[in-house]
Amino acid sequence: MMAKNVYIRYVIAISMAIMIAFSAVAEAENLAEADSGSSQQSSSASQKKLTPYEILRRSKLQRAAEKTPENFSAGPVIAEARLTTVPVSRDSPTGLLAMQRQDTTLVRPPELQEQPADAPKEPVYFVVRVGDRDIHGITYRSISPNGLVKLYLDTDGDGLFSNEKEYLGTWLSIFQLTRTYRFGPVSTQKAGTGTKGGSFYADCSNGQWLTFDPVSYRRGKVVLEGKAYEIALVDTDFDGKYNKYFVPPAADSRDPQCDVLAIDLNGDSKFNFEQPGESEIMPLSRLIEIKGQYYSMDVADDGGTIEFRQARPQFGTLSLEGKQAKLALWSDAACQQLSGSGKNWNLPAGKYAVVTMDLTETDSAGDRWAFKMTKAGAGKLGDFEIKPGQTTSFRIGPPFQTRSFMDNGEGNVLVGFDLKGQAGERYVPGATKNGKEVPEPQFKIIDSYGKVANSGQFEFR
Ligand SMILES: [Ca+2]
Ligand SMILES: [Ca+2]
Ligand SMILES: [Ca+2]
Repeated sequence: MMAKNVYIRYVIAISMAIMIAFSAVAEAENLAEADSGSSQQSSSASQKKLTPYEILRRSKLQRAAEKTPENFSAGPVIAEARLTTVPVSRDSPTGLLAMQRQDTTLVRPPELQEQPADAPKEPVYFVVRVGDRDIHGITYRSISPNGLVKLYLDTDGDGLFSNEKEYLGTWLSIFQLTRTYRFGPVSTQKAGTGTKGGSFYADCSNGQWLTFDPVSYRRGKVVLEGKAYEIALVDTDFDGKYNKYFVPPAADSRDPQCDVLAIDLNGDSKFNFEQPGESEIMPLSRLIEIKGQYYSMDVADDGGTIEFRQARPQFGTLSLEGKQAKLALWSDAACQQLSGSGKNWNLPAGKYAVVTMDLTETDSAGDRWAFKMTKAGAGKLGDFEIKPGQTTSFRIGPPFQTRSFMDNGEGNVLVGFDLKGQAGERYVPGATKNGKEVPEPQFKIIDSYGKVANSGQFEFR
C-alpha cells in the first residue's frame, strides 16, 4: 500500500504541472537555510544575510581536523613504494578529483589590509584552500599602461600583498568562449619562511571564478603478493604534503578535500576512472583493499615513500534495509564499492561518505524504476560511522519529496528540481522506468496574484 502511494505520487509529480507558488527570493533563502542547516544548525539565522562566498568561507574555516581511531591492527612492513615527482600530463591521475574551483568576490575581505598600487578600483578577490587553511588572493588587470594581468596570494596571512610574489597571467587562447588566464606555478609556501609549500596553476575565466590544478604529482611502483602495481599520489590540497587522509563529508563527489591516491589495479598502465568511487583514483585512506586483502598505508610527508603492512580491520555492518542499490563510498578506513539487493555489508570500522548511488525500486505493477543520486546530495549518507561489531542502518529512497529551486542570476531564472529520499539523499530527476527515461516534468511559476508568470519543461542534465 505504501509503495503504491509512493509511485502514484511520483507519477503525479512527473506528469502533472508542478505548481511553484512563491517568490524567487523567498525560495532561494529557504534553500540556503536548508543547505546550511545540516552542518551548522545554530547559525542559520545569522547566515541569512551572508553571500554564498561568505558561507563557503565560513564553512571551511569551521572544518576541524579530526583524529580518527585506528580500528585495525597491522603487521610488519611487507612492501615499500618509492615515488618520484613527475609533471602533470594528459594521462595523470590529477584532473578528476584534484581540481579546486572557487568563486570570486568584488568585496575586499576584512582580513586584507591593502591592495597593490596598480590595482583597479574593483579587483577580484578569492580564497584557495591549502591544507587546513584558506589563503586569500587577488587578481586584476593592472591600471598601468602595460595592462598586465596579475595575481597575488597572501601566503603568510598578514593581510599584505607587498611582501608576496607577483604572478603574471598568460592568456590561454585554447578557451575560445571565455577569456582565461593562467598563473603559475604558484607557490603556497609562506612568505619569509623556509617551510616547504605546494604549488598549483591558477586559471581565471572572466574574473568570476578560478580553478586550481596541481603542477606535478608523485609516481612509483609497489609489489604486493608478487604483483607490481603502478601507484601515484597527488597533493590535492597544495600544502606540499602528500598524506592528508580523507575525513567525511566530501565537498562533493569530485572534491574529497584531502590528498588523492591512484593505483593501477587492473594492470592496463592507466589510472581508470569510471565515475567517482568506481575507479582506480580515490581519496587517500588508511587502508586499501586489494583482492580481498587489506593493507595499511603510511605515507611520508613528502610523498616519497608509502609503507604497506598487512592489516586486520575490525568490522561493522551497513544496512540499507534491503534496498537494491549500487554505491561507492569514500572512507578514512578503506574506499568501497558495494552492490546488491536485500543484504547488509560488512565494512571496516571507520567513517564513510556515500559519493555515488544508484537505487532501483520495483513497484507493485512490476515496473523497475532507477534513480541516481546527485553529485552533492548524499544527505545523512554523506557522513556516517561504522562501529566495530555494530550495525549502522539507513532508510533510504521513497516516499520522495520533490524540491524545486531557482537561481536568479543575471536576468536568467534557472528552475530545477530534485527528489529527496528518506535519509535526505537527493536524486536527479532523470529517473528511468524499465530502462527508459521518463518524460521530463513540467513546471509553472505562479506570481503572487496567482497568474502564471512563466512555464516550461525541466531539462534533464
Ligand atoms: Ca602577506
Ligand atoms: Ca596535501
Ligand atoms: Ca588501470
